[in-house]
Amino acid sequence: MSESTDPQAGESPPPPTLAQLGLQRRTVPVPKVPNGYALSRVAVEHRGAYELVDGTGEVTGALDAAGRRAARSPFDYPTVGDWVVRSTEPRSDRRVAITDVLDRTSLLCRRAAGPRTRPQLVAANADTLAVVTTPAPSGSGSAADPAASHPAGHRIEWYLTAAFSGGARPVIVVNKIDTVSNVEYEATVDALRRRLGSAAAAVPILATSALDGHGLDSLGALAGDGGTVALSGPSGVGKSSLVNRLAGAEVMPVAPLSPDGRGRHTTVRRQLVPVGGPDGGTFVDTPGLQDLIPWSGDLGLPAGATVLDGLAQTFGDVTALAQHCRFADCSHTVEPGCAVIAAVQSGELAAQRLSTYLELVADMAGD
Ligand SMILES: Nc1nc2c(ncn2[C@@H]2O[C@H](COP(=O)(O)OP(=O)(O)OP(=O)(O)O)[C@@H](O)[C@H]2O)c(=O)[nH]1
Ligand SMILES: [Mg+2]
Ligand SMILES: [Zn+2]
Repeated sequence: MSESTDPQAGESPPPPTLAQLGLQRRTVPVPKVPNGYALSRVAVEHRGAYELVDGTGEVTGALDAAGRRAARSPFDYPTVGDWVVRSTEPRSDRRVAITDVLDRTSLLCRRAAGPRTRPQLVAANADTLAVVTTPAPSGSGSAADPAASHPAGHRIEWYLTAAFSGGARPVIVVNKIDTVSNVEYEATVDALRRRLGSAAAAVPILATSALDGHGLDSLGALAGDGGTVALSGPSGVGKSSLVNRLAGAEVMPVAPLSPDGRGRHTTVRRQLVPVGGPDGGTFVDTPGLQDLIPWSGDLGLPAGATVLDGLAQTFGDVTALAQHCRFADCSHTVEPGCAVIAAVQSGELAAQRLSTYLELVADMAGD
């Protein structure tokens, strides 16, 4: 549309409605909000303050004194993607007061980096976790398993387990498909499917290009009808580029890879980005992570998904075999009568599935 016929030209788009932000999708009850208060969604988390979005625009909020006193663990504080109740009028510090965090329908949570075992909440209320990766560039990896030696290929099970454990549906997004031939793309997908074993059937794989727009409709459709899609994956795979394309604006900074082909950790904070449009929907962009070690403690979700459910979904082949081990607490490493080791020896289970499983379990235990 030309500028002369578009009265909106040059103006920023209207703020998203609560429906576009996904309120009507909530599967847990929304409390009645008293006069003087409103529902908002957390877009960005700062130390002690939160950028909130709702039908009126953006405001900065802080958890009120009662909420701070009652908070017992990191799970009691708002995080990106949360729905909160907040005062409509600012308080003395010019921030609105957040008085309640609504029950979460899902939670992506990882073991924070560092020596202390503590959770880091990545995104709340995401329906889908898009695990973004890139195809193995020609000449890298082995022909038998291009994903194995690919920087983004080797920790996908960690992300899948975090998604399943936290009640989000994982999808794998192979971005930058403009950089490879069809044959190379198919080889990447084949390798991923082989690698994922029994989980492959439950995890859709999408091909995208933030450069030429390929596959963006399919990715956008995941956030249709007010859905929330969190993007995670290593630095440089194009998460922010995808979000910008979907939002139709340069919301997130993007930077070229370093000369050795690694990402530059351009995104430094998590951010909820509404995409507008009739269906609404939101994406959560996150800083690049080499892996996302699922948090193995209680996530406090009403639906009660646990990390054991997550492991069983990512490694259904391994956990089904484990039922037949002689010892109920078999570690599948040295025990006699281990049905998992027997299945590897007979060729029924790929050795790589068991080694990946054991590596993930050790990571979650902090070994
Ligand atoms: N050829 C091609 N390049 C892309 C594509 N998507 C992103 N890029 C480029 O890849 C580089 C990294 O993109 P970003 O969007 O910053 O990657 P990111 O995953 O957000 O990285 P972090 O924020 O560091 O985690 C930039 O130079 C982008 O232009 C794509 O689909 N095709
Ligand atoms: Mg980024
Ligand atoms: Zn065993």
